[in-house]
Amino acid sequence: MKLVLAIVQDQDASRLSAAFVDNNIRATKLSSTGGFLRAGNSTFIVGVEDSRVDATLQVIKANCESRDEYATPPLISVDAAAGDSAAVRPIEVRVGGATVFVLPVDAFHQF
Ligand code: 2BA
Repeated sequence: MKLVLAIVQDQDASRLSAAFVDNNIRATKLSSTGGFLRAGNSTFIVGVEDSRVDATLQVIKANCESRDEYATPPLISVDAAAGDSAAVRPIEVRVGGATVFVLPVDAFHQF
């Protein structure tokens, strides 16, 4: 068994939840916050048999889009007080579609 952790943008979370249900993939959604943009995102915890990992990744890939977002000071760590002119300019970052970790599971219990 594997644990799939998928961090996705909030805009994709409802569609991905529905796709998990349609594909009989059991998942838990957590509200999370990106460390860089400090904007809300969603983290899905999915426990799946090894044989279904690829199918799960395909469902995630098919339902999560990449988007351009902007990070504006003071969210980026630039010292505006030092007079750095870059400090006042928003920077564009490409977010997603999904950041996914696949972890081994030692044991799985439901009591
Ligand atoms: P955030 O940390 O808010 O990052 C949003 C986007 O900002 C990232 O998109 C990336 O394009 C950019 N970014 C992040 N850190 C950066 C930095 N130090 N310098 C320049 N640009 C930076 P994604 O890579 O698609 O990540 C989307 C979200 O996935 C992240 O939101 C974070 O919540 C999570 N994530 C990404 N990589 C991770 C990792 N290695 N471990 C844990 N969470 C991760």
